[in-house]
Amino acid sequence: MAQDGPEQFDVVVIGAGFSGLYAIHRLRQQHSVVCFETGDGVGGTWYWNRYPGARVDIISVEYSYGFDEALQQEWRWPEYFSAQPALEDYANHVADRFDLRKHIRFSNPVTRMRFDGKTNRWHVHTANGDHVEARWVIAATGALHAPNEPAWPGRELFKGQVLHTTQWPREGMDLTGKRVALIGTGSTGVQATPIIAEQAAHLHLFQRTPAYSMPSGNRPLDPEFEAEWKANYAERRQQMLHTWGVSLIDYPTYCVADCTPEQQNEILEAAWHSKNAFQLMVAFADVMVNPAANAVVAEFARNKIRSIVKDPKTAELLCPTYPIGAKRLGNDKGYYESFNRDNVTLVDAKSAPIVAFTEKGLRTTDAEYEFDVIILATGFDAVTGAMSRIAIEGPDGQTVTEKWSEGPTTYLGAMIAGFPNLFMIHGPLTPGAQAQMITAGEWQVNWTADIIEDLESRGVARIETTPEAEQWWAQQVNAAAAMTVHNLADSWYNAKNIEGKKGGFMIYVGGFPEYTRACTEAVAGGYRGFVLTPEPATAPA
Ligand code: N01
Repeated sequence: MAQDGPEQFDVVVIGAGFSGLYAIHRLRQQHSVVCFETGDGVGGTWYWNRYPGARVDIISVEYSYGFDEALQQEWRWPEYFSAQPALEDYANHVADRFDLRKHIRFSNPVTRMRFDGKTNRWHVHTANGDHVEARWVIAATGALHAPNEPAWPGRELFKGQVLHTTQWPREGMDLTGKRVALIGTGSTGVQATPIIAEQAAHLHLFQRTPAYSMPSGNRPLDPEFEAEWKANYAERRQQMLHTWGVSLIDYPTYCVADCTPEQQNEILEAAWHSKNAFQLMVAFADVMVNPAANAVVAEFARNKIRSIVKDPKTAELLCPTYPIGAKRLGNDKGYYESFNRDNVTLVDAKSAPIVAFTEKGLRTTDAEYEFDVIILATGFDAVTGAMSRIAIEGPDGQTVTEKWSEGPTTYLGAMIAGFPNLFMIHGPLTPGAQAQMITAGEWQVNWTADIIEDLESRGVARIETTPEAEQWWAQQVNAAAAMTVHNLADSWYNAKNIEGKKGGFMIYVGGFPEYTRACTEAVAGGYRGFVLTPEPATAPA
C-alpha cells in the first residue's frame, strides 16, 4: 500500500523461528520491533518440517526456552524427544503467552534490504510491499531453511506429485497404496523411511551416501524425570552452556585406546542403548578427533546394521565408509529394520545416479522407475542459503551474495564486514546445529541485544566488523574443524552437499564455551574486531 515514507522501527527481526521469537521478546522491551516471516505461522524449522517422523533428537526438557521460569515450569512435554506437532504447539504457545504475534507480519518474506550509510539505517523491503527503516536488523533466518531441490530435467512432465520434505501439507498426506520414491538418507530421510514404509504400497529409497543412525529411544516423558528437571532448571540451563554442545549428555574422558576390546564393546553397547541420539559420537573422548578411534566406533555401528538387516547385500550397501559423526548422526525409529520389509527397496543412487524426472517417475543412469509420489529429502542450501536469497546491499553497494561467492565470511558468526548493524543468530561460522539450538540461540540473542543496548546508551549509531576480524575468526573455525573428522565426509557442514557450492567448513566446532568466550571477550575488550561510529552531530530529517 502506498504511503508517505518508510515505516520507522528500531529493530527488524527476520524470521519467527525459535531464535526470532525470542529476539522479538527480548528487544521489544526497550525498542520498537517488527518481524517478517515467510510462513503463515511461527516455529521456523518446526513450522516447515512436518514430514512424517519429524522429531527432535535432543531431549525436550533441554531443547526449549529458559528465559522465563514460569514457562519452563508450566510447559509439559509429552515425550522425551518431541515430534514436530508438539514443537509447533510450543512455539505457538510462546507467541501467544508473550503476545509476540502483534510484532510479526506473516507470509511476508524480506526480499531486499539496503544500508544507507548517511543515516546509518537499514531500508528493508518485503514481498508484500512493506518498506521499513530501522537502525538494527537481526537475521534469525535459520541454518536449514532454503531447500535443496536437485535440478533434474523433466519435473513438469511427471504426472504424480513431487515435494520436498519442507513442503509437506499441513493436513498431512495419505500415502496408502501409493508407489513412493524417497530421495535422500540424511536425518530427514532416516526419520521418514519407517513411517512411509508402513503406509506406502511400495517405497524405493534412493541412497547416494549411506547414513549412520542410532535408535531414538523416544518414549513418554517420565513424570519423575520431568519433576527432577523442573526442580533444577535454572542450574541446568547454566550447566548446559558450559558443555561442548549445550546439552547435558555424558562426555567420558577416557579414549578408545584406554580400553580393552571387551571394554570398548561394552561401552559401545551401552551407548547404542543409551536412548541418547549422540552417545556413539561421544562414547570415548577421541571419537571425533582421532580417525583410528573413530574407526572402532564406526565398525561397531556397521556391525549393528549387518545384524539388523537380513539381506547381506542390502546391509553392505547401507554401511557407511566415512567416519561416524562426520555427517550428522541420524536418529530413527526402525530405519534399518525397514529394509527387512517386502515393500521397501534400497536403490544405489551413487553408482547409478538419478538423471531425470519422467512422465511416470524417475530415470537413473541404468533404469526407469514408476511412482505416484516423489519425496525429496535432499536437504538444504544450508547455513548461507536463507541470507543469500535476500538481496542484502551494504553501504558500498556490495551484496552479501557477492561477498560470499567463495564461501561465507563472518566475525564470530554474528556480523559480516561491509554490512553494519546487521546481526545474525546461528549465522555461518557459529556452532549452529552442533549445539542445542534453542538455548544457544537465546544466548546469542542476549549477547546481541546487550550490544545494541550498550551502543545506544553510548550514542553509537553504527557497528561493523572488519575483514581482518573475519580472517581471524576464519582461522579459529578452520583450526577447530581441522582437529576433527568432519572434513573426511561431504556434508552441508562443509558446503559439499550441493554441487558447485563454494565455502569451507561453515560451523564452529570448538565447542560452545569457547565460542561464547570469544564473543564475550570481544565485547569486554573494547569491541575488539568491531568499528564503532558515533551518532552524527545533526540527526537526519
Ligand atoms: O539433509 P542432508 P536432511 N541425488 O543434507 C541426498 C537437521 N535435521 O534434511 O549425502 C541423490 O543431511 C544426500 O546425499 P549425500 C540435521 O542437522 C535434524 O536429511 O549428499 N541424493 C543426503 O542423503 C541434519 O543434518 C533432525 O550424498 C541426493 C540427503 O539427500 C539437517 O537437518 C531431523 C541428491 C540430504 O541429507 C539436514 O538433514 C532432520 C541427489 N542429487 C533434519 N542431493 C533431527 O533433529 C542430495 N541428496 C533428528
